[in-house]
Amino acid sequence: MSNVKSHIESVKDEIQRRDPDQSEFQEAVFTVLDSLAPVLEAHPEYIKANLLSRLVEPERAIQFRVPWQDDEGQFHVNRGFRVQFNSAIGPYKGGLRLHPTVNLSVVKFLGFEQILKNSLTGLPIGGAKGGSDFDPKGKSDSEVMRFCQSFMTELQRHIGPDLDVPAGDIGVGGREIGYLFGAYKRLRGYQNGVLTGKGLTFGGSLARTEATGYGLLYYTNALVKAQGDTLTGKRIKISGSGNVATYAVQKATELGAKVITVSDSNGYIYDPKGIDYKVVQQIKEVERGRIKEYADRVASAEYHGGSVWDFDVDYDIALPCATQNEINKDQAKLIVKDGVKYICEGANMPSYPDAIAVYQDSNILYGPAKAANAGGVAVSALEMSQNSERLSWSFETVDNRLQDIMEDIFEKSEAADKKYQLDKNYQAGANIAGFEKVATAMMAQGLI
Ligand code: NDP
Ligand code: 2IT
Repeated sequence: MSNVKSHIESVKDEIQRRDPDQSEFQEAVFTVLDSLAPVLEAHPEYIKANLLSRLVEPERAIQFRVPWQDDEGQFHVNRGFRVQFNSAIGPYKGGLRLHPTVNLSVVKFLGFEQILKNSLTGLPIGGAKGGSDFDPKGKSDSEVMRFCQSFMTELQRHIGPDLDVPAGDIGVGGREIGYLFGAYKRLRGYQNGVLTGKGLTFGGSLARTEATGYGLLYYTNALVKAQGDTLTGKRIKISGSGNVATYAVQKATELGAKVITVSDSNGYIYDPKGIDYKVVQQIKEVERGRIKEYADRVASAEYHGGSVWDFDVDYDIALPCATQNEINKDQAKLIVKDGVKYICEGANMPSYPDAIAVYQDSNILYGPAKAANAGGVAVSALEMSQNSERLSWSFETVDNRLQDIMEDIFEKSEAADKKYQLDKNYQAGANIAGFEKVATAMMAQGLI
């Protein structure tokens, strides 16, 4: 085995030894480490400085108790997390997730991905993630508010506008950010830049709500265009029906494609005439209902139980926008069989490694999450800029900057792919381009 390969294996062994149960974290890190081999060949000083071992260890991982009371007066305890992974290029930045599956492994995988994603945006933000195993489904507004207040009672001592700036993720949208912001303000005073994804009446940025979904389509468009192809007339399968999926449907439709599915954890909608994002928005964002209801409102739509990735239909582009590990190897084989040419990830780590191997063995071009879904955090960073200068930019200004950032991310990934002769491996290209900036910053700052 080469020196580089054995070094990478030793870093993996150490993670395996220290955190044998953190399967999601291992999955995210091992995929990145494997693609960094050519960079280490070119930079032996990174091996000497043991840079990878430092990169995979969070600067700080905080776990705390979140006690709260439901509307019937019952007492509950959830577990809260904030993993401040890497501050080499800026303050910690990344979302908060509220979902029963949240644990330290999940928060660490998301925090690790966030380091390289935030680097790719070109903006000065480090990587972090947090959340809780609290399940907001079926809870009243008052219960969600009390949970958020309790969560912030602890989190407030660890965050700040120049220190660590949380935002939304699964289960955390405008309502939750509002409650979290109100709770922070009562404890620490008004500090506009402590959270992003805020409401437009108290320092939020126009286009933050739409940013991840729009950004996914701007990235996909750049990838498709680079092959001399176009989005016009393409049939797209989207999974999920939350924040990312909804605005991905809107932008895909605007760009001339037809989205034929959306889904949730129970089932999926198939509408051969094209999904109407306004109906999804009304059901999910306004009424907080289930996607099944779409079929009651739109005559051309059908609802089916099960995973949208088991649904066999011909289409051109897959955009997973629900959650991690939603596509396994067999489902990836179906994606290939159904004639898909491009897959770009709106969700974080939606494809298992052996599913990615299936894409790479086929002719599918693959845009990985940390590149394709960076639009949300990019606009979060633009919200921080607006808060610092106490101004609000127009929707058009933010949207134009988002488009430039997503095109730049594709170009950076493509340039790294070409530099290391990876043959259109945009996954490795994104990992390398994201890593190079963080590595340069870490080396320059001494032993951190
Ligand atoms: P939302 O909470 O708004 O929506 C989540 C969607 O995914 C829902 O449709 C939900 O269905 C579905 N989902 C969640 N868990 C599962 C599961 N275990 N199995 C099947 N479906 C599931 O979250 P977002 O849209 O914000 O996030 C979606 C993905 O995008 C996540 O991976 C997130 O990390 C990523 N992301 C989000 C960003 C943002 O700005 N919000 C930025 C970058 C990435 P159900 O209601 O049934 O649970
Ligand atoms: O995964 C992600 O990039 C997000 N959930 C957005 C994080 C942010 O700080 O806006």
